[in-house]
Order: sequence, then structure tokens, then C-alpha cells
Amino acid sequence: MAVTRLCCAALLLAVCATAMPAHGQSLSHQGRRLFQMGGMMAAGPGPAEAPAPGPASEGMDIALDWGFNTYPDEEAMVGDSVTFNWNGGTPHGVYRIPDGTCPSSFSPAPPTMEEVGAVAGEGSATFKFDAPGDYWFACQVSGHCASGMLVKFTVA
Ligand SMILES: [Cu+2]
Repeated sequence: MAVTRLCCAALLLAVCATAMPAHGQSLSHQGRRLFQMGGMMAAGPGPAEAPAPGPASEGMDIALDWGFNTYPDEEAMVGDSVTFNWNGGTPHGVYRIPDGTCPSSFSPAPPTMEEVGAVAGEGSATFKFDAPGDYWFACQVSGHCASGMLVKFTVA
């Protein structure tokens, strides 16, 4: 997409320069501006390149800084998702657990007990709520759940 835009800008520059040679000075000025715009689009890894957010019915993403915090209960709608982000160097992960009790060990038992994000020094893990109900998530690193890495979502 970005490359296509850049080509369009370059093509437009060429067409303008060819079609109206009498005003070469100002056109080359405009052409340069167009080219710069194209370059900005090509270089933009940020918001300009991100897909447009969909309608509300497609759900929103709730971002959580995942660490040794105390998390208030959260609410979400079916179709929403939560994204846990951590990069503090302390290894963390994300595990869905059946209830608000920190498990003594973390091993998969779908659907209410499953790994959402593997343990890593930094990471990002997303879980999408596809049904109403209560969802709990905890960090599966030993002791972290008891230290506050536990959050409840009520999904309607
Ligand atoms: Cu942790």
C-alpha cells in the first residue's frame, strides 16, 4: 500500500511536469511536496498505517499494563478483547484461571484454564471474550498471582 502511494506520487509528479511545462517552477515545487507526503506515508509504521478501528459492534481492546499491581474488577462486552503488556524485564505470562483463587500450579484444562501468553521477559498477549461470563487471568510465574497479578473481567 505504502509503495503504491509512493509510486502514485512519483507518477503524479511526472504527469504534472509533462502536462504543464510553462509553470515548471511552481509545479516542481508542488511535485516535491507530493513526493515528501508519499515518503512520509511510506515511512509511517505508526497510526497512519494502522487499520481503521471497526464499528463498535466488532469490539474494543482493553490494554492492561501487566505487573505487580492491584487490579480493580473490569467490565467488557462480548467481542471485546484484553491485551496484557509487560516489558519491565521481570518475566511474566498470562494464564486464564477458573476463578479468583490463585492456583497452586498452572497446567492447561480448557476452557477455563489455559495459557494466554507464555512467560517471557517482555511480552504482549491478547484474549478475546467470545461469551458472556466471568473471566479471571493471572500470571503463571510462581508467586506472582498472590502478589497481585490477578484480574477479573465480567463480560456481558
Ligand atoms: Cu508475573
